[in-house]
Amino acid sequence: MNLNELLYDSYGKTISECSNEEIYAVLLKKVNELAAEKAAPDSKKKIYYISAEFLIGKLLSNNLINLGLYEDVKTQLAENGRNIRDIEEIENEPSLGNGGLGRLAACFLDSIATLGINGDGIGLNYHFGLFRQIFKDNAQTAAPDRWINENCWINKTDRIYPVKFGNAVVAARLYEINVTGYDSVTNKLRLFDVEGVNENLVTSDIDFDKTAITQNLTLFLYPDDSDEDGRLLRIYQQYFMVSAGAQLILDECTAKGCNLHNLYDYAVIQINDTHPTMIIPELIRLLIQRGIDIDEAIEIVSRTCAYTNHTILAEALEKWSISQLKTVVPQLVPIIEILDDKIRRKYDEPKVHIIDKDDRVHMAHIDIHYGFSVNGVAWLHTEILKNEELNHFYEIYPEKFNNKTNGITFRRWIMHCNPELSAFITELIGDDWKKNAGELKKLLDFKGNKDVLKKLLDIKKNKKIQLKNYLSAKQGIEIDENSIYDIQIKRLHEYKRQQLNALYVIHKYLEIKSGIKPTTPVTVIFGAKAAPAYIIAQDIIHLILCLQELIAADDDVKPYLNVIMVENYNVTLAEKLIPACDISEQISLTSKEASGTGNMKFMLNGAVTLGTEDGANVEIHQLVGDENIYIFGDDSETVVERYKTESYVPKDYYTKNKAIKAAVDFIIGEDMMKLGDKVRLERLFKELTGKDWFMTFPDFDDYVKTREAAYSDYENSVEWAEKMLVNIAQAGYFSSDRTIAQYNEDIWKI
Ligand code: 26V
Repeated sequence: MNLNELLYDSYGKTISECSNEEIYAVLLKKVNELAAEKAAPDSKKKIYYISAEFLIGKLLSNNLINLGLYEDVKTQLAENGRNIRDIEEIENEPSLGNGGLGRLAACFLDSIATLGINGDGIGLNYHFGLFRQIFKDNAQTAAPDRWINENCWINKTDRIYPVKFGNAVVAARLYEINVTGYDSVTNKLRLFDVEGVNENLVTSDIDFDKTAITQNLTLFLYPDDSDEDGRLLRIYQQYFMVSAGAQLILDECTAKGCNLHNLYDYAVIQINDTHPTMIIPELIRLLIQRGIDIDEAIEIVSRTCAYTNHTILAEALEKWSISQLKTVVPQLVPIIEILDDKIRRKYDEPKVHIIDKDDRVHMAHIDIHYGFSVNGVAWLHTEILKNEELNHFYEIYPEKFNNKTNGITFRRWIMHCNPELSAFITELIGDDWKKNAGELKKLLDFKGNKDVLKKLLDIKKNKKIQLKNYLSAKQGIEIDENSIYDIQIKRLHEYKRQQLNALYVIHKYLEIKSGIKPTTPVTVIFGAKAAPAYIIAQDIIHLILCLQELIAADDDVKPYLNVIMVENYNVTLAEKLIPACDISEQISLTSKEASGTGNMKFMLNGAVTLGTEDGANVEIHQLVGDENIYIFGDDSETVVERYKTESYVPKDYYTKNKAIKAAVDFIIGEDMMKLGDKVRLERLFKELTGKDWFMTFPDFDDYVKTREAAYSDYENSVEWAEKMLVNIAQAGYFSSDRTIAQYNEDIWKI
C-alpha cells in the first residue's frame, strides 16, 4: 500500500501535510476494500453467532495487523514524522457491548475468520451503546456514547426485513462490518438497525421514552429495566434481533439450495446467553409459515441451535412473563406453550418446565430442551452447571453438555497492545506462536536466562511508563511507574468483589497511617462501569472514588499507596492497562465467575494472578503451578454449602475480626463522611455488615495475607520475572483459536 499516493489521490496532499483525520479516513476506506477482497468462500454450512453484544474495540490497527499491513503503514507514517498511535486516536470505539460476554463474541469472530471458517456474527447496531461513564462528585454519571460517525466501519446494505410486534411493524435494516481474519479470510458482523430510529428521543443523560418502540429499539444496549416499560423494551429489542436474524439466515440458506427440511445442513446457530433465545420459537414459527408441520419444525430447529451459558447468577438467567410476551410478541406465545407442553408430558419435575407456576418463561430452559448443545465457558463452570445449577437437565441430556473454556485473540491482546513483548517473543522462539499459540511453551527454555528475564522486566517498565503518560494526558491522573501496578478491571458487580479490593485498600491505608510502610509503593487501579439501576454497584464506585480523593490528599500515605479509578473503562483502555500490569486481581467469590477472560489477557502480558480458585483461574493455576499464581479463599464446595445451609452471618466476622471491623467501620467514619455521600456510604456499610451476599469477610484474612505475599515476592525481581515468563509461556492454551477449533470440532462441524 502506498499511503502517499492514496492521500494524494484523495486530498492532493502528502502524508506530512494531511491531518490525522484525513489519514484515518483514507486508511479506513482502503482497508475496507482490501478486507472485502478476502471475503470467505460460501461453504454449504455456516455458523451464525448471535449475540446482544459484540465488544469489538477499535478496528483500524486490528485490521491492518490481520491483513499484514500494519508494519508497512506504521513505517510509512513514521518516515513522514507521523505516529500510527495518533491515527488510532481518531477512531471512536464501537459501543456495542458491556463486558466479558461481548468481548468473547468479538474474539470469537476474529478466530472464526482466522481459522477460515465461514461464519458471521448477528447483533444490533446500538447508536449510543451501553453508556459513557463520567465521574462527577465522586459518583458515576451516564451519558450517551455516540460512537457512529461518517468515518466508521459500518457499511449500509439494501437488505431490509419486516419485524412484527403485537402493536406495530418495524423495518430492520442490515448493516455490516468486515471481520478480518489474521492472514486469512474476511467474515462479517451483521448488525440490524431499526429504520426511523430517533436519536432525539434522548432527553437528559440517558433517559428516553421507552414506549416509543418504533423509534427507540436500537438506541441503547441494556436500557434500564428497573421499570416495566424498560423490561418490555428489552423483549422488543431481543425479538427485533432474532426475527430479522432468522429471516436473514433462512434467506441465505435457501439461496444456497436448502429446502428448509435440511436447515441444519446449512446453518448452525450459536446462541450467546439467553438474550437471543427467542430465535428458537421464531424459527419454528417461520418454518410452519413456510409449510412445515410443527413437529418437524421443532426437530429441525433443535438440530440447528446450540446454547452457551455464561453465568450461574440466578438474577441473570432471564425469565419473561407470558403476559409480557403476549404484549410484545403474541405470535410466539402459542409456540412457547406447545414447547412447554411437550416437556410437561415427559417430565413431572417442575424445575425443567419452560413455563413455571407463576407463568414465567425460563428462556434458558427453551435453549436446553430445544437446542442440541449446552456449553459452559470454563471447566469449573461446566461442572457446576452439570452437578448443581442445571443438574436436572444434565440428567435428562448428559450428551448435550460440554465445556468450551474461553479464549482471547492474541492479535489484539498481545500483538496489537504489546508489540514490544511480541517482538521479543518472536526474537526468542520465532514467529509461529502467532498462528500456533501452543508454541509459547518454548519460552520455558529461557527460565534461567538472566538476560531474558531482565528484558521482560524492561518491557514491563516501558509499558508502565506508557500507561502513566497516557493516563496523565487523557485523564489527568498521575501515577508512579516505580510502584507495583495492581489492577482490577471488569464490569462492576458484587460477585466480582471490587468491594473486597476496596476493603484491602482501607486496611493498607490504616496500616500505613500506623507506621507500617510497604517496601515498594503500590498503585491500585480500578476500571468498571456499573449498570445505572444497580445501586450498590454505584455505591462501591463511590467508595473507591472517595478513597482515591482521600489518599491523594494525604501526604503520609500518598508516597506508598495510590488508588485510582479510570473513567469510562473500555476495550481501548484495557489495551493500555493490561500490558502495564504487575498483579491481576481475579477475586470473584469462588463458583460465581463463569470464566473470566481478562485473567487470560493479563497472564499473556506477564502479569501474575492474585485470585480465587474460580472460573478459568482454576485452569490458569493448573498450567502455571503454585509458584506462579497467588490463590486464596474458600473453595467452591464450601461456598456452595454455605449458601445451601444459609449458615453465613457477616456480623460474626465483623464483631470477631478486628481488621475487618476497622476496615468496614472506616466506610462510615469521619474521614469518609467528610468527602462522601452519607446515604451511599451508610447503605454500603449496612449491606456488608448485614448481608455480604458474596462473602467478602470469610475470605478477607486470606486475601490480605496472600496479597502481602505477592508484594513481598515482587521485591525479588529475578524470581518475579520468572513468574512472568511462566505465565506468558503457559498462556497459549487460552488462545481463542483453540476455543473456536473446539467449538467447530464438537458442535458446529463445518
Ligand atoms: C449482565 C448485565 C449487567 C448489566 C445490566 C444488563 C446485563 C445484562 C446481561 C448481563 C449478563 C452478562 C453475562 C456475562 O458477561 N458473562 C460473562 O461471560 C464471560 C464470557 O463467557 C465470562 O468470562 C464471565 O465470567 C461472565 O461473567
